[in-house]
Amino acid sequence: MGVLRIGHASLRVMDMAAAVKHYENVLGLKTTMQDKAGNVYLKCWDEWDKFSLILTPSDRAGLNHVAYKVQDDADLDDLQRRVEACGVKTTMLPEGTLPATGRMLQFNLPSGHEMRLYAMKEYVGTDVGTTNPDPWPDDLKGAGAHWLDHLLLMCELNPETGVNKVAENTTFMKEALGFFLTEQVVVGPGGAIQAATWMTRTTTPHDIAFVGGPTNGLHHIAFYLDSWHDVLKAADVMAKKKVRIDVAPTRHGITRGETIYFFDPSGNRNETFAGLGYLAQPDRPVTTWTEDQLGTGIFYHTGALVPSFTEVYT
Ligand code: M3P
Ligand code: FE
Repeated sequence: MGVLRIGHASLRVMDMAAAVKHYENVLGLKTTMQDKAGNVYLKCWDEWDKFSLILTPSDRAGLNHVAYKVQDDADLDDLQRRVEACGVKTTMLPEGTLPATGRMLQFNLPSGHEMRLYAMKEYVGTDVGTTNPDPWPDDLKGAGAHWLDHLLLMCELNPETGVNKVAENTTFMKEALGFFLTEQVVVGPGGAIQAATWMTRTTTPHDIAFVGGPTNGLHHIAFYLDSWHDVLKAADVMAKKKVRIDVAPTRHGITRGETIYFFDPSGNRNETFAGLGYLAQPDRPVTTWTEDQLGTGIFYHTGALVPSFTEVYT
């Protein structure tokens, strides 16, 4: 069966206490575990595995790795062969490398971002359980995010040298991991340069996205909310808690998502993302955004790009 969904992101933070407060009180995650090295593990109320976010103490912000969950342990051996057949070196990290997590297949995407695949993580259940569950739990905090939805990686793109890590990652994700393309941005003469892609393994418009830029990095991790009204309330929470908002509530043309972008105290960009957009199916025709409509694709209402949004990342 292969890759199921995004499993967790491991982020570097400079002030652990401030970061935990942010992810708990603004987004509504709960801390489920801490380890001796000072790493903190958190999950959203609607997730059933032990954690979807790892915060690691550091002197700079950014992404350590992103992990996707596969269905069966044997998928890891299968995918190891497929990843290596694409010319990418892998390491099988033994069970217990991360607490409460089985063995992990570790490799770098063509862009250099570290990715891991795992089949087992300790099951702890959602906050509403599985027997006659309420639609939401009583003790929601902040935005009350349901789950980690996707992340967006900035990938080196330089038309002068011909380096295009967006295109390389997109081919790799398709061939090695069986993701399919839902949307893309094409630029340059004749739209020959694939400058951004949105890809999925599930039925949502994206489980990962790649956008071209001068250097590799993390653009954002996104958490799922139910509705536009929840996006509005999330922005209210951010205003109350003096969170640095990058882009106030609006809609993406790409994915049709309803969104807010904001920063955690270390400067890692977060997104709260609502709306299923559309039912993503492998045979759905790929949506293409052209260079002249790029602003509309990203911010549908104004059609205007926000410099901080495209230029600042960790
Ligand atoms: C999203 C999304 C950029 C576009 C971002 C789009 C960084 O975050 O969830 O569809 O150009
Ligand atoms: Fe996003």
